[in-house]
Amino acid sequence: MLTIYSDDHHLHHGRCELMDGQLMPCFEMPSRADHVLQRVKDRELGPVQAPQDFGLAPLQRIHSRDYLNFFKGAWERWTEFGQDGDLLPYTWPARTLRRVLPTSLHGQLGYYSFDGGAPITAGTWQAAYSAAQVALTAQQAIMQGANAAFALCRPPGHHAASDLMGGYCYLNNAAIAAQAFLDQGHKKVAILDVDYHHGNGTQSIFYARSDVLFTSIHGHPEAEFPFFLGYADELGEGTGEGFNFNYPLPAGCGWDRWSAALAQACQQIERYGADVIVVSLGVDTFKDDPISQFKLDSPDYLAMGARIAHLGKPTLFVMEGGYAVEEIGVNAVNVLEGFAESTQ
Ligand code: B3N
Ligand code: ZN
Repeated sequence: MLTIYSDDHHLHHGRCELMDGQLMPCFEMPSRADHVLQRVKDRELGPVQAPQDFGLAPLQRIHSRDYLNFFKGAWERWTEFGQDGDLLPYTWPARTLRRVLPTSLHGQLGYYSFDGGAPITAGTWQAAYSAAQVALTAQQAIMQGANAAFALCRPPGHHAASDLMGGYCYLNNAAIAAQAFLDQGHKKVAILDVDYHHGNGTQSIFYARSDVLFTSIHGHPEAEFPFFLGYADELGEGTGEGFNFNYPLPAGCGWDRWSAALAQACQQIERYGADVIVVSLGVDTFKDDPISQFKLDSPDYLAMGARIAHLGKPTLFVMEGGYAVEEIGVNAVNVLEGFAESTQ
């Protein structure tokens, strides 16, 4: 299987995140992608190629121009204040406040984010831009006939909405790739989000559309980030009604219960008749993940890949979360190997 990877992800390294009243080093760190790349090479999964540059146009199909302009220029504005620490928001337009766009940098940062988990550093724009190009290059490989491809994206993307960053995400790599499939002639794209966290950004982007089916298996938002989306009764709206399926699961969930939800999600994808599948591949469902509560073990990821292969459709894997840094490579590549072995 072809892997697309850019070293540019090293340009993004947030210093800290707020957790339990303390500032802690960011869980979302460069070594995550380094471990996955190393495992891809160790297992000889296939060629590793650098991304092509498709420019801003495919990003603008998903993200608003105002949001992209703000994100691209935010670091330079921050340095004009003489600052060189991470740029982080501290006020959001929550209930009782107006959703107006202020002129100040921090006001705008609150407007364009939903939490404090997406630090902007000197290289964040370039890293996120390159990650989107990684997804688009892997998507192009599938358009050109590959049965599967792996977009080793970092930073991840599935929490990013059309004009919101948050949850370590800035640009929605999976959504950008899904839209590219449609723009290049496909009629029905299914997204299967297997990350531990609900892909609120992806859901919101496609919620009122029937050309993208969104399915997600995740920690129940009653108890888990992102808390405010990801419930089972979110079924889509308008033309998109019946094209959104969430499978929230309780803490402690192991492979038996998780794989039953996967079977249900796969059933919806088969019923939909997707031309192509985009997998938001997070491996923070692992039993030793430091911020998650599921109990999947490394061999389970082989079975996950095999079940996805059983759908029999061209499949684009897009890297999302996973913070058990030593094992993230083994688990992510197990999904890809499980898939590849079942399609031979
Ligand atoms: O959920 C957390 C979190 C939970 C437990 C932690 N411990 C026990 C140290 C630390 C953090 N934080 C909220 C931000 C989570 C962002 C998740 C990004 C992701 O992987 N999305 O798929
Ligand atoms: Zn996650």
